[in-house]
Amino acid sequence: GSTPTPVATVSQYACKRRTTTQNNNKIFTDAFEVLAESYEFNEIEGRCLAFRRAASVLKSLPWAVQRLEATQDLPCLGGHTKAVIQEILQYGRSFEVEKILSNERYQTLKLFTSVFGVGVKTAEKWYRRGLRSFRDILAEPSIHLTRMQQFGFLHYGDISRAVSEAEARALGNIIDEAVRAITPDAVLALTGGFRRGKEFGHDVDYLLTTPELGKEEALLLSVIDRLKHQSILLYCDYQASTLDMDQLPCRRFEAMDHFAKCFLILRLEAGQVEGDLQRVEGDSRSWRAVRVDLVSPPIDHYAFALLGWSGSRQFERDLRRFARLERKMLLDNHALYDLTKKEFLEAKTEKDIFAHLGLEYIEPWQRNA
Ligand code: TTP
Ligand code: MN
Ligand code: MN
Ligand code: MN
Repeated sequence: GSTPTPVATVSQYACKRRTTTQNNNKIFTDAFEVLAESYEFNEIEGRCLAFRRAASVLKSLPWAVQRLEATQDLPCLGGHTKAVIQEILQYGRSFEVEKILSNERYQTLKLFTSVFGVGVKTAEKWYRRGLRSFRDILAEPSIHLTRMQQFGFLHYGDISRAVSEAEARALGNIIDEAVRAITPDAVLALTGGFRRGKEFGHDVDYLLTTPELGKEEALLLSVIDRLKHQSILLYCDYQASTLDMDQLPCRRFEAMDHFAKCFLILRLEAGQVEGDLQRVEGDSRSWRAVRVDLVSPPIDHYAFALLGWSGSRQFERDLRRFARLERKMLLDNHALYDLTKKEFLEAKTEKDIFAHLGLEYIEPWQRNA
């Protein structure tokens, strides 16, 4: 028989669950993610989040859902999510999801938001003006593209293609070499999806800092300059630090943090990658463009920045929600603030932060919520 072994109660908080990259319920979570995205496109935030939470719960299960009854003790599953599960169990697919996938508005917003620099607001504006394809957008003289969007279109084929682990490693070597040449004792750490053990990503994320406080921003600028001189910098959106520690941690998750950072497009040569580049058939170029994020927190904010940039987004959202609701603490990418004691809690490592929150430590590869 394949009766699932009953697990100890599953927490409603992703930060109290261990979620590896092995998803035993992909058929359901893929469907939930389409529904969540469709609600996001229609700015129905509550339902969007409900489906994201439901997907995250199913991703954490060490077993596949085979009967609806198996989900009865799981948190975050409402009537709507259960109806979708039931539909998929019965017919192997969800008709509601199929209807969304064939919807012109959904398809168009999905296409437009796949461009680097295009968010839901912009995609929606273009849709309302009757634009339906990239050709429509590029042929419309009254549309002003930001520089980021211009480069998004220019490198669309490359940066919409997944980055492999081997490519991420090759980029790591290039950035590490640039960093070492400038500041031998600098700290460079892989974050984002690749730190969580994902095999593919949409970009590669790094934290970069210096042991000496206050030197990190200059280091980031020097690294960018060096990449430029090596002719591998295809695009750079640099954002200076706006860090002000008088401000309390932000309550809203999606708010950007205040560290110096840059969103880059780098040129990666095939010869630098073990194996080969991820490429479409028939593409014989010797290089591809890859999206890279470099973030430079001051060393005394390093642990918070590392935790915040390691993701997943759902894991981060629930860490903040748990801190606020269960501990009366505010957590963001910079700091942890105890509202009861009215003080900031220091941390040198991620483990310190979990300990302050009274949470068991969750390894990066268990944060794929
Ligand atoms: P992403 O690179 O967007 O996501 P990812 O690395 O988890 O997945 P992918 O393979 O698709 O790249 O973001 C990494 C983490 O950084 C994510 O948890 C959210 C966080 N983040 C911030 O904290 N602030 C920001 O401004 C951005 C862009 C991301
Ligand atoms: Mn990433
Ligand atoms: Mn990123
Ligand atoms: Mn802040």
